[in-house]
Amino acid sequence: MRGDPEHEYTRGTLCPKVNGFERTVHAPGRLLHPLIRTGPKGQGAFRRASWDEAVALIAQRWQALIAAHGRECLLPYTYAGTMGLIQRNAQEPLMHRLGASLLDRTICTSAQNAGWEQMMGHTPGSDPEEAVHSDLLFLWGINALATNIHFLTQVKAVKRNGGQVFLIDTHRQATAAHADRVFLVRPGSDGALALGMLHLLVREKRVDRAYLAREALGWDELERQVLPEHPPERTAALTGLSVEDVVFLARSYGNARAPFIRLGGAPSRYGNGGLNTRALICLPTAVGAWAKKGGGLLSSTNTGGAFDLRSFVRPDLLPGRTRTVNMNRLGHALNELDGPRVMSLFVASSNPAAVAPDQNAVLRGLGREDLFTVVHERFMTDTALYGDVVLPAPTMLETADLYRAYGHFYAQRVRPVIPPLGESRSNWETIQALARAMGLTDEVFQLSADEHIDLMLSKRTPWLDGVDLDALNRGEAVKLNVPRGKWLTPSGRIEIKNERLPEPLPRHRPTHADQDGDALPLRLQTAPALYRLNSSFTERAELSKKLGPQTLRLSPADAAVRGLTSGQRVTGFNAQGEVSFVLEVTDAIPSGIAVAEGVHSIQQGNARNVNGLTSQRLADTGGGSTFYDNRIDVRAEA
Ligand SMILES: Nc1nc2c(c(=O)[nH]1)N[C@H]1C(S)=C(S)[C@@H](COP(=O)(O)OP(=O)(O)OC[C@H]3O[C@@H](n4cnc5c(=O)[nH]c(N)nc54)[C@H](O)[C@@H]3O)O[C@H]1N2
Ligand SMILES: Nc1nc2c(c(=O)[nH]1)N[C@H]1C(S)=C(S)[C@@H](COP(=O)(O)OP(=O)(O)OC[C@H]3O[C@@H](n4cnc5c(=O)[nH]c(N)nc54)[C@H](O)[C@@H]3O)O[C@H]1N2
Ligand SMILES: [Mo]
Repeated sequence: MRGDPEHEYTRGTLCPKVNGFERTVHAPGRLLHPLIRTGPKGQGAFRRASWDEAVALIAQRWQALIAAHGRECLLPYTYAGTMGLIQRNAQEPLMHRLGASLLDRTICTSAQNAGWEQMMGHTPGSDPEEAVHSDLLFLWGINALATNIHFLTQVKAVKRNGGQVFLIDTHRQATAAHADRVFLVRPGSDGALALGMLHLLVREKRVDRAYLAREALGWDELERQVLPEHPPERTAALTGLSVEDVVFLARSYGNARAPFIRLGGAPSRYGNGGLNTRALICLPTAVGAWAKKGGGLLSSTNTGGAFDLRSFVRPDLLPGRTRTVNMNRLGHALNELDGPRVMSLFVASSNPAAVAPDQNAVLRGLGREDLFTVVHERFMTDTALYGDVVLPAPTMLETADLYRAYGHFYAQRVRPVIPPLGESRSNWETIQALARAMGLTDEVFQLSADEHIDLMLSKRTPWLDGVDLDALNRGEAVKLNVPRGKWLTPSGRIEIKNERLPEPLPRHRPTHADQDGDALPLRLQTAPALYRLNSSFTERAELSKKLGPQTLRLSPADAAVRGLTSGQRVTGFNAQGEVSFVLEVTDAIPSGIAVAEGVHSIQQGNARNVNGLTSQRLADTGGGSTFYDNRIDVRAEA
């Protein structure tokens, strides 16, 4: 497996995980045939079964459970294992047809997406390819070296062109080495920093009033009602930066010709995540950076409008009003939700036992003897261990799909490179088999993945105007026609003020950890690791070795007051639970913060991973997760 040097954006670079992906495809642990549980849940005792037997068992159990408890007792749980439009959404038509509970897929950057949409509507973010023309690039809450490796090319180009790169994070992470300046803020205080910078931009007459009058709604109210509360002294107090740094950041931003902000998901993974996002979007708006070559802001490349999925996901098949379950609250859904109780869980492309917050609650729920759990997986994950039936899934090289990209605006259609290994079946073929076994004959279940892709591509959207569909169909990466030039909001302007919201203006609000008080003194950060993709890639021993053991990093001061030293085992604890780590003491971490990178497996020597310490509380909007907004304390292990 190697990168495609012809790809306009990625230029042949692969991340360390996808490099050597053939070792994932052929990993010794690949699941190659269906399994049926023979021992207690979570213990991994299974017997081999045929697809016919497994599918018949699932259909029979679902029919019986639905008859006894009602259709909503069935809950799908799916997320990012595959990001292809077909395989990622494969369960949708079946679950809609059965009237199962709906899953709100909120675990990633929902609060950020909602915050964006509240101001920007369906307007796409700035093009990452344009960032090279910026003279001041902000890496804001993003560890690009680990999670966005292709954007580092832009970072390097900006520096080569004489521009500057600033990093804003809570601690010195790996990408800091690529930045000219690093600014460390208190967790979840990014919105306060943005408002403080806006206060200074006003004071120093750096605001583009003509642009704001023409392009935005509500600037005057923000300026009068909110910004006076954010002078540099208060900004310094809220963010932990010095007054000089706040002033320096605002001046640098205001003086830049075309500042570009590459915004990571981090500032949105807090109780105030949506508001943080909206405050940040005010920065390029206030100086008119959107209109400048190389200026703007990119959080996610929201290409949702590019392909019309309705003929595939079929929301019209829903039999009527159906409840929605927020995936961040799986622990609650499995243990407490009633009317009806969740009696069957269908997991595909996700590993909730490891990645969902409040791991103790999730594992307790998965352990319920009366819960019938089906897991469709490539490997025996922490979740698959709890399956009553485990079905084998292929890797991305073994399936047909249509991909939008995560960090740029190219799309690509792929056909299988090799046939599925063993008896593994793609998500879509699995759903087709289940639909057949349930006696469903709707046409949507008869079409192949490729036929559905053809159907999708026959529905013209503005994003496909002028796009070379033949090249797309040949498998080339083609750039989508990104709608530019107007704001795709209800008012046609950037809605700094949005009266449809409980908080019409972006404001500073405290995080959950702020509100919790400081009985537990450390704020826990649980960011992605370079050698994992969420919980994926545990099958690659060479990557697990580089990742090392489950580690908690503390500042020298926080270690010293607890009498702790590097290398010893410690327990992090809070109301959610207790998790064991190897301690690393480093001055990369400011005091008051504890950092654990990577979602480890409970099968690799950890009773619990970092999600034993995260909570099911939601962000202020979008039902978003709050993975970084938790307090803990740490003690030595005996
Ligand atoms: N190698 C690797 N790559 C990945 C992933 C992975 O697990 N591993 N996961 C993928 C997925 S699903 C996603 S969503 C993306 C996420 O990718 P990113 O958006 O880069 O990651 P974040 O989770 O947002 O965290 C990035 C940084 O923000 C910092 N941070 C935490 N809190 C704050 C804060 O309050 N303010 C500021 N300014 N910084 C803060 C963290 O310390 C961390 O260094 O990455 C994707 N890529
Ligand atoms: N503490 C903490 N927790 C986090 C995060 C964090 O930063 N900190 N990040 C959160 C974020 S941003 C996200 S997006 C979530 C992601 O959470 P998940 O979506 O659960 O992602 P993964 O852990 O990669 O698990 C995906 C699973 O899908 C399987 N898979 C891959 N391809 C296929 C396929 O074609 N079919 C099937 N059936 N299975 C397949 C893989 O083997 C893998 O086990 O995790 C969240 N959890
Ligand atoms: Mo994510």
